[in-house]
Amino acid sequence: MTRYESAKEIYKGYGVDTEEALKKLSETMISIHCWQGDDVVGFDSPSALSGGIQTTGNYPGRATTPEELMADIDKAFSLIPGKKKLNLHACYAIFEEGEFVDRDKIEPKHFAKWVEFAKARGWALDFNPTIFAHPMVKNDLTLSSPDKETRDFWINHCKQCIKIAEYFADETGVPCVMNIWIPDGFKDIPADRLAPRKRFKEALDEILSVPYDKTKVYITLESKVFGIGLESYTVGSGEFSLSYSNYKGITPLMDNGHYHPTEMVSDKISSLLLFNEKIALHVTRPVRWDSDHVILFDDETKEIAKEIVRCDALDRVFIATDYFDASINRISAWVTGLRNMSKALLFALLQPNAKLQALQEEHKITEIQVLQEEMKTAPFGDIWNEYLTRQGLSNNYIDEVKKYEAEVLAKRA
Ligand code: RNT
Ligand code: ZN
Repeated sequence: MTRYESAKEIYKGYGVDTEEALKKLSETMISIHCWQGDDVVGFDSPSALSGGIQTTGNYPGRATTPEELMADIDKAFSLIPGKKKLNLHACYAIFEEGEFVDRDKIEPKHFAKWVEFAKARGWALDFNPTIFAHPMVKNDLTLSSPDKETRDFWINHCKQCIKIAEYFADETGVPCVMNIWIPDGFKDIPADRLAPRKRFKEALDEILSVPYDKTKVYITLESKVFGIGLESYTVGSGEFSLSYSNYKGITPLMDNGHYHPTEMVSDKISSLLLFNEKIALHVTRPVRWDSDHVILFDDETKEIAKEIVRCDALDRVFIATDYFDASINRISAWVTGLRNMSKALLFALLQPNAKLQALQEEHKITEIQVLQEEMKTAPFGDIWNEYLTRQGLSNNYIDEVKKYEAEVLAKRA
């Protein structure tokens, strides 16, 4: 009997079908952020990263060209199991030699190379307007700026992005999630909290007045609690974003780095699922702030995964990753975080969920605690290893990563 066969029997004893779990996991698509490879810099603007987000660390080997980023994505994705979507930001537009097109005028053709790249690998694409790290961010404001020219620039940017998202959906045959996040806020106590939010609302209304195919493009709106240097006021707060999403019937996006430290996204998923056909997540790991550390196989990641599975919502939650660590090998950061997301989903799929839910209905809370603790030492690792084997992978990826580092990353200027 192999380790998998023996683990399968143990899980069967708990009423859990490991084959079913492995099948569901292999069918679950995760949207992988491209920006781990180059510290959220992109190719279109000389501006340093801004908007209250920060990549810290200077591990050598950052990708600085489309070719390098694509090569790194290939390496990282080859070590990541499961169904993949590639998540791009507008700042990754690829221009012809000598060409420059500003963000308010970018077009689908500037992403043709990405479409070709993704299609050749059988991956779908997601998209994001890049509303930060650009000279048109005025006094830390974009879509909520009192300056009409500034607002219009970003409104036009978002309108162009909808066209690009539709192009991605048409080309790949898979709906494209287009996420809007703005950094707008104040470092210190504002005198007027309403006016910027009103302008943001009106700007979003204008962006969404563009007709688009709602079966192809899912527009999501991401909230935030605060950004670095913008601690006192955030225009796109939790209440704003959730209310706006419901008002316009777009999809709310929760990033688990965007809440107060004891506020858990895992607890919010069920509420949002009751009132939204789809919801979207940015999975990350905040350490004391929205630090965007690599996702670990930790309690909150598991709890988020458990909620998705227990709510039977694997097809209703757009799962995307969003973190950026420049202090370690970036390929490893990608692979570790993405594997941990999959691990958390597998762990969730391997819980005796129906039994636990039944126990709760009978208020057998002692039994729930005992069983939940017992499941932590069930032979999860053997099922995970089986998943990797079936995906043509193994637990060892550090050797591949180090080889690529020596052969490719270390040679970059
Ligand atoms: C920032 C948001 C946003 C970005 C990416 C790059 O706090 O989380 O999603 O991280 O779009
Ligand atoms: Zn995010």
